[in-house]
Amino acid sequence: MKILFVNPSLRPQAPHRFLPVGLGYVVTAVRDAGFDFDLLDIDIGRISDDEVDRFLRHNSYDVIALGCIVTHYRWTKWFLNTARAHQRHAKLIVGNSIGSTIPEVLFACTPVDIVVNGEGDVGIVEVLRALSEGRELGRAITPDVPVLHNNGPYANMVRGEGVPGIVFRDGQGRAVTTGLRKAVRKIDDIPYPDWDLFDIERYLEISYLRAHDTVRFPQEQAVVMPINTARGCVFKCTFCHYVFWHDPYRHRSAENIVGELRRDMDKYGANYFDFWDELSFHKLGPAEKFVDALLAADLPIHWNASVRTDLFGRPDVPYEDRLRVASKFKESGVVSLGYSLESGNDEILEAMNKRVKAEYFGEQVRVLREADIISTTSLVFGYPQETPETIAETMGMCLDLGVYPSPGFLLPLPATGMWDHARNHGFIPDPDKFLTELTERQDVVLNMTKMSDQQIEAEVVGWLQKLSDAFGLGLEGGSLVRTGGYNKHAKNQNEAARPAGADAKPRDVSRNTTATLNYAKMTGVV
Ligand code: B12
Ligand code: SF4
Repeated sequence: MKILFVNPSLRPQAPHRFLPVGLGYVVTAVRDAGFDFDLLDIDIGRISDDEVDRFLRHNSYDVIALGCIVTHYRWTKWFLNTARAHQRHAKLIVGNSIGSTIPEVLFACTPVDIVVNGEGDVGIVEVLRALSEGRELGRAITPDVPVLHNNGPYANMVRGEGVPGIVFRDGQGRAVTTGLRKAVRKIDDIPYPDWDLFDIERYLEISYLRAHDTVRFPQEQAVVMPINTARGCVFKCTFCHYVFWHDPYRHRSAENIVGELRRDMDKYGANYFDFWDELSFHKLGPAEKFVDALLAADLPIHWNASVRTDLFGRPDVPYEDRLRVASKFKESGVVSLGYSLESGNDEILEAMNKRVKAEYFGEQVRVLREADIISTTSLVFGYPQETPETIAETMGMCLDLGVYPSPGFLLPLPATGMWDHARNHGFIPDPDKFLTELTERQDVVLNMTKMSDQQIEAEVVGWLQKLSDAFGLGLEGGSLVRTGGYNKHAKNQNEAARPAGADAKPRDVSRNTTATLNYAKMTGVV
C-alpha cells in the first residue's frame, strides 16, 4: 500500500518554520506500526501549489493523509479536490481540527474519504491496518441514527460502529461516524516524535529565528525545537477549541519530558525549547515539582511555555510562594511565559468562561517581572458585550502594567461556544463560504458587537498607538497589530516599574523573540 503524508504550509510567506509536532507523532506511530510512506513537506520545502499539483499528477498513492488547523480550510479543500482529480482511487484522510470540527462540511464540500478524530497517532494506525488488510472500517447502525450538528445546511452524519474515532464515507455516500476515540491514558507511553523522518537539518538551520538573545548564548546560536508536554486543557473557554477537547488533561512525567529534551540536545544540538501545549502547567504545586526535576537534571537550555493567569496571579496564594516558584522557573531556563489577559472586563471574562479575574493578570505580571521572566500576552476583542469602554478597560490595564499585547479579534471557530453563538444568531449562514474566507485573529473576520467594523478596529488601533507611544516602541500602521518583533516590548516590560518593596535590582534580561509563539497566548503574529 503506497501512503503519502502531507505537511501543509500555514504561512508560506513567513521566514521561520515550525516542526509539525502533531504530524511528527502521527508519522512516528505509522512507521513504528511497520508502514512505509512518503512525506511531502510543503512547509519546509516551500513547495508552491503548482508544484503540489504536478507532484500529485505524476505520483500515485493508495492513501493520502494530511491534517491542520481549521483556518486552513480553503487550501485543504483545494488540495483534496486536486488529489482526487489526479488520483481517483486514493483514500483521502484528514486529521486535526480541520477534520474533527467540521466533518459535515468536509464530507459535503470535498472528496474526503476518512476523518480521524482526536488523537491521530492512534487512530491513523488502525485505519491503515484495516485498509492494508482490505477490512471494512465499519458500518452504519441500522436503522439510521442521525448525529445532529450546528455546522450548516449539510447532511447529518449517521452513527456507526467499527474503527473507533473516525468518520468515513460508506457505499451509499453517507458520512458514518464511530464517535470519539478513548484518550490514551498515560501519554508517557507514546514514543517521542522521530524528527529524522523530516528534513530536520533545514528546520534547525532557521530555528534560531524564533529565539531570544539569552544569558547563555546569543540568538544566532539558539537551536530551537518544540516539545509537547501535555495534551488538552482543564478549561473550556468559549472562543477556544483544541483537538483533545473531549479528553482529560494529561501531563507527561518530568522524567519522560527530560528524556526527550536530552534526546534533542544530544542528537540535534537543541538548546532552546518551545513547549507547544495548550496549557503547560495548571497548578503551582505540579509546576514546582516539574521545575525541581528540571533543575535536578541541570540542562543548559532555555524554554518557553503557556500558562494561565491563575498560575502565578492568584492573590489568595502568598506572594512569596508564587515568587519562589517563578524564580525556579527562571533558574531552570525559562525565558518567557505566555498567558492571556484576553479582556480587562470581568463580565467579558465570564462570557469567555475563562474562570479568572482580570486582577490576576496584574498580579502575575508583577511576580514574573520580579522573577525576571518575560510576559507575553494576547487579547481577544469582539465579544458581543464589547464596547469602547471595555476596550479602554483592557488597554488601560496594559498601559498601567507596561505590557504591549498581541491583540486579536474574536475568531469564531467551529466547535467553540462562540461558533454556536454566531450560527444561532445568523452570523454564519454559509459555513463553507465563511471558512473559505477565514483569515486570522489579527483581522476583524466577523463582528458581533454593536460597533461597526471600522469603529472596533479604530478603537483597538488607537489604543495600540497610545501604548506604543507611551512605551517608546515606535510602532505604527499595520505593525501595531502584526508587530512581528518583540524585543523592544519585552525590554520595556522588564524595565517597567517593579512592585513596591521588591528587589529592584535590574538583571541581565533575556529578551523576547521575533514573530513568536502561539495563537492566543503568546505575543507575536501567531
Ligand atoms: C504550534 C501551533 C501553531 C503553529 C503551527 C505550527 C505547525 N506547523 O504545527 C502556528 C504558530 C503557525 C500556529 C498558528 C495558528 N494557530 Co496554533 N497552535 C499551535 C499549538 C501551540 C501547538 C500545536 C501542537 O503541536 N500540538 C501538539 C500536537 C500533539 O497536537 P495536534 O497538533 O493537535 O496533533 C494531534 C491531532 O491533531 C492529530 N493530527 C495532527 N496532524 C495530523 C495529521 C494526520 C494525517 C492525522 C490523521 C492526524 C493528525 O494527531 C496528533 C497527535 O495526536 C496549538 C496548541 C496545541 N497544543 O495543540 C495551537 C492551536 C493548534 N492553534 C490554534 C489557532 C487558533 C491558531 C491560529 C488560527 C491563530 C491565529 N493567528 O489566528 C493560527 C493559524 C494560522 C493559519 N495561517 O492558519 C488553535 C486551533 C483551533 C482550532 N479550532 O483548530 C490551537 C489548538 C490553540 C488553541 N487552543 O486555540 N499555531
Ligand atoms: S483558551 Fe487556554 S485556558 Fe481556555 S480552553 Fe483554550 S487552552 Fe484552555
